Amino acid sequence: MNKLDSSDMDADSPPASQKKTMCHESCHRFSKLLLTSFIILLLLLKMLFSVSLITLFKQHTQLPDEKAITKELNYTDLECTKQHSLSKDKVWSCCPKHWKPFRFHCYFTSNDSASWSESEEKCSSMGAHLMVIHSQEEQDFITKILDPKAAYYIGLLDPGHRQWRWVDQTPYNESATFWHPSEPNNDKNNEKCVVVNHPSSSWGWNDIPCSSKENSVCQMKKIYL
Ligand code: MMA
Ligand code: CA
Repeated sequence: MNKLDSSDMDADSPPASQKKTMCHESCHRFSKLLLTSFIILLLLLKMLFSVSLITLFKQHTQLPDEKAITKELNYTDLECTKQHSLSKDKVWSCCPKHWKPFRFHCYFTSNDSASWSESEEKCSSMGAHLMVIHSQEEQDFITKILDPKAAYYIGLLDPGHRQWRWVDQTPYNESATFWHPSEPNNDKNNEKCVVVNHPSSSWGWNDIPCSSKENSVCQMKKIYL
């Protein structure tokens, strides 16, 4: 029997049809692997992008804090008093040296004459703003330590149409104002800034031209340690 059995003919190599199927399967597996790797790569890229975005955002949001710390460090000398039962961890309330404490704030009187905006600029460079007055107590506290021969800018301004605005954006309350009698008179239609002064018998507010060179009072929040 020389005749070879057809089934034995290509015993170790599979028939053509089976070969095709195998290649098809391995190719399919390969492309599946390729697709999976591509998706993983995309996910990794997306993660990397998100992380860098978050880092960038954090850096930006942390910036004001760091600036504030630098500002606080500018005050080398602080004068502090012990707090009574306000908070457990922060017991000292402080003002920079030469600033006067009153309630929750510190006040600094400047005897250099400057325009209103220059005065506000100087307060701002010290982390403060021109003084805001909302009560008889605050008016009395400050006038007791000022020189009656001088006039002092406060943080009150008319940006137009007799709309009085405080520099710290707190509302202007008509019932807590300390204008001299017949003030504000907007003399020559050119008086949009305010000083506290003592022209004859009492302390009070007067509107004056913003370019006028006057002393000023700065105000900042107390520092709690
Ligand atoms: C000055 C000036 C005004 C103020 C009057 C009060 C002459 O102008 O300070 O702002 O209203 O004095 O007499
Ligand atoms: Ca006036």
